[in-house]
Amino acid sequence: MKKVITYGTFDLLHWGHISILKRARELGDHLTVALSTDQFNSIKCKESYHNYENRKFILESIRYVDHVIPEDSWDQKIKDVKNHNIDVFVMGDDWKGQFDFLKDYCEVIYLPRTVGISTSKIKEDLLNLQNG
Ligand code: C2G
Repeated sequence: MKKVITYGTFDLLHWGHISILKRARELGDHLTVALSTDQFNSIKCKESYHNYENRKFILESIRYVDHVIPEDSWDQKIKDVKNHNIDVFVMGDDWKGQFDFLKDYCEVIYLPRTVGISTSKIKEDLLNLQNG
């Protein structure tokens, strides 16, 4: 079984998130998502609208996602790849090159980001709507 892993916050889930999850899943037979905890989000200087439990609940309902684990540090990726027998590590290409150290342990693939949508764009657009 070819196992794939990807990491992220996945807040205010949108079609860009679904697209990378779908493409990541299609690279193997099983997709694990390491979901940033609320504590790790503050380390990433990110404030998510949905808390970890609810973001996990949402992700687990997606047909492309087989397993969700917590991401609570920058340094857990090698351990995760080993412990979960991961064959392929996938991230959007805004991270291109950042995780090449994993090439000693698994395939590393950066997929093109979906243009035109992001959690911050959703927040900005809603704010502009409110302000008229
Ligand atoms: N993404 C995408 N297209 C978008 C928005 C996001 O392909 N329009 C991808 C990102 O490239 C990332 C994934 O969706 O691979 C999750 O995005 P975020 O939740 O913003 O994750 P991020 O904050 O980048 O966290 O250790 C890695 C970090 O946890 C990644």
